[in-house]
Amino acid sequence: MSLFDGRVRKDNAGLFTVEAADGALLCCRAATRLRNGGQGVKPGDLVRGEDNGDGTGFITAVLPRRNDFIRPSVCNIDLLVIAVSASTPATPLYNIDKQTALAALNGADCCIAVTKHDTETDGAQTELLQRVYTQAGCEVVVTSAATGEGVDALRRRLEGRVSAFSGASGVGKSSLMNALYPAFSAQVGEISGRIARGRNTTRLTELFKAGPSTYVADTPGFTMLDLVRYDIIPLERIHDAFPDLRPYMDRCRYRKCTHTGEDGCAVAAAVEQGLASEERWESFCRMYGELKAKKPY
Ligand SMILES: Nc1nc2c(ncn2[C@@H]2O[C@H](COP(=O)(O)OP(=O)(O)OP(=O)(O)O)[C@@H](O)[C@H]2O)c(=O)[nH]1
Ligand SMILES: [Zn+2]
Repeated sequence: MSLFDGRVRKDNAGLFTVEAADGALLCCRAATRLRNGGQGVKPGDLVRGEDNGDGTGFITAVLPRRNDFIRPSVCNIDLLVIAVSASTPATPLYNIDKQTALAALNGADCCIAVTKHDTETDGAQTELLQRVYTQAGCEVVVTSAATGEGVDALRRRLEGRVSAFSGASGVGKSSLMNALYPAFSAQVGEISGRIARGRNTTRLTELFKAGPSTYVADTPGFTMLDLVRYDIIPLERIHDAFPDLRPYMDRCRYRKCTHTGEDGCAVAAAVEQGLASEERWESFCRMYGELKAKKPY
């Protein structure tokens, strides 16, 4: 028996597929104390354990997580790719900003993947998204799964990172994933087959391996709605949810400025001067209002 360090690729009802540092896939159970007393084990986790030498192993430790998404159950995400259609269905900027907020609070970078560029007639939506989100510090890549535009550029952005995709239903996430990684569906099936026990046919979150250190979380159901519903932003942390506006918030005239329209607000001044975008500030104000109105549990 030897020891291994690895990354959890999939959780199939307590039977984990772990990619060991040498690239081998191990089918592992986890120590009961990790599952019950601890934080659990989930896709994205970096773990240590014992390799039984027969393709199976036993997870004995979970390394601290840099972030942890509740639903889908995935952690240690470097990059959240937010898919937004250039045409239909239209995504309100506020919905995008809820997602960038969650990424920021989780210490993950954000990339706006504009989808279906081939169907856009006037270019206005793409221009808006590029302007607002480049200024907000996000990466923006304009793509079309139909023509292949931007697919190589996006693939390069994903290289060497662990990414998850989100976006409203129908914006083209699956089409984009397939354009990025044609081997995607095949590999998902391969891992599932290895540990399938014939009982549960539901597709579960798993990390697709797209390169030596490139992973993409295949997260059925990782839609915008899930992000918004399951990960709750506390009002005290809203400032950190808008990293582009954050630097101005310490420069307001009043220390208790909420940055939602008071006199002497440095955020308002930054927007006025074109240093920050009005759209992002509007989202901040709206989110502030909604969180403030929320009843404590
Ligand atoms: N013209 C065009 N159509 C696209 C493109 N990408 C996706 N579509 C179409 O848009 C529809 C939705 O695409 P999907 O890839 O299934 O979208 P999705 O975001 O995965 O949707 P859910 O599975 O519901 O979350 C399909 O009819 C696709 O054919 C594109 O780049 N150009
Ligand atoms: Zn202010």
